[in-house]
Amino acid sequence: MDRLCEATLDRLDPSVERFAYDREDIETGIVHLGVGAFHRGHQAVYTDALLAEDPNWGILGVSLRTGETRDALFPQDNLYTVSAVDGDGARRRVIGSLTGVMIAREDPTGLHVRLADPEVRIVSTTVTEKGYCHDPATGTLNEDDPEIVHDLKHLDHARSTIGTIVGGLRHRRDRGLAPFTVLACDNLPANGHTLRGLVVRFAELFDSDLGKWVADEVRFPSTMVDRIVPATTDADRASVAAAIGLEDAWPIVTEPFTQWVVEDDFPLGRPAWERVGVEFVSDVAPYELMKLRLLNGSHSTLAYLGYLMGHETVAAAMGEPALARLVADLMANESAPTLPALSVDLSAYRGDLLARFRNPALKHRTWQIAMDGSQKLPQRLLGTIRDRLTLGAPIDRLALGVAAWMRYVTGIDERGAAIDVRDPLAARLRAIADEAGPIAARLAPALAGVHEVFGADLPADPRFMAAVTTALDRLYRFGAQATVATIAAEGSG
Ligand code: CS2
Repeated sequence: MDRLCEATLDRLDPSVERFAYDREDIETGIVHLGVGAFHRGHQAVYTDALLAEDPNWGILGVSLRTGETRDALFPQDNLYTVSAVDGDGARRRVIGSLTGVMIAREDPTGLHVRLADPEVRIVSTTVTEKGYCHDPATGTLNEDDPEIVHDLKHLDHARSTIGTIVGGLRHRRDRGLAPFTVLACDNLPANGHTLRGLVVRFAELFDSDLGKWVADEVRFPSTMVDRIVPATTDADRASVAAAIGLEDAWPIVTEPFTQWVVEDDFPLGRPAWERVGVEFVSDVAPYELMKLRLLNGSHSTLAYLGYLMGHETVAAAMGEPALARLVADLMANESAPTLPALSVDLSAYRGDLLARFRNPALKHRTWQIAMDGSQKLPQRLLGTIRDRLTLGAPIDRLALGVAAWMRYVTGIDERGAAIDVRDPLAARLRAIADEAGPIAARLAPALAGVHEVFGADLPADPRFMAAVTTALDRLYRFGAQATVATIAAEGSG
């Protein structure tokens, strides 16, 4: 079978949609850091839909670490398929908005040249939570992070996202150019504001004048991004090839739903994304909170409990009536009441989330979502817990989610088999668990003592500690299946 590329486009199966512009006319106006599946299934798709009317916003994708994406996409002229699937079938489109993919570590000088190109007006990021080198409990720069330490010494060979952005901004300032706008697209609360704090701090540590220039001149609009984009599997590659009639080394299989809410603060201009469904608002924070607490908080809870119950995918976990009920109650009774007023019908939003989690065509692994929990828990569950505690309200389901994470990071499942825990703190969490042993009254306080995750307040709050310890004790005594059944049956309290 031929490979997808410019030269084979006319052989695409007629059912497949494709861009309606000449890629030779496209200029690169955006440099995107972290060109993984999420970016290619979300921002790159919105931008692709606009390039026919405005060719100035092609995207140069940058991988900060590995070369896999570049190696897969280069032979196909950076074209790839996005397949949006659900129980009713699939809609496929070939996306042409990537003008190139480069690997920062291979060519740091080349990257700086691109970042200092006046045509580049936006630098966006999807580098996952851990890519921000911050303390997840406080959102401040982790100045001991080895990449940050390295980058402060060798800014022209930056390895971190923060160092790469500051290096690019420095080149622009030195050339007398206006700074690009920095557009954070990860699942962090007030992501633009958080990224601004990290970039400004790093720049100040590097050189106080640069720090001041960055603080005064650079804009960091916040965004809420939403689309469930599981990691691509070989089965996805095979099904996409069969459907489009060409081989595609790295297609994206995602859900039909997509949402992007953005603060409109782009001094050098931006694509007219509002024409393709992006919502521009003056303050993204309430949307972000809604999404993090309802979608991602439920996702992580489903991932840890679902994994412990032996479910490989989110859809399979949702097939357990007690777990589905528990997650519905978690959202309705514990998380939603903590959200600020918003002109969104929250009950419809919750219903849509449950339907999205049930999508039978998505094979979204619980193990994938379980990754990097130490970086995710603070904004997904712990902030909600703090708000509930302030109100004096119950936190049983939220605490069960936290306890399931604790049970998971011990690295041993309920049948005694190893769990492949992927987390920047995995080794430390495992050592804590090994030392405490499988005794909730020892393990819960030991893990809650990891201050980058829990802060100083939660481990000192007896209500939090009692709820988490009780839930963890139940998980050890009765297993996830029975614990979920009991807590789900305890009703909506
Ligand atoms: C998921 C998210 O992997 C995870 O942690 O919860 O990636 C989720 O699929 C997206 O935020 C949906 O927009």
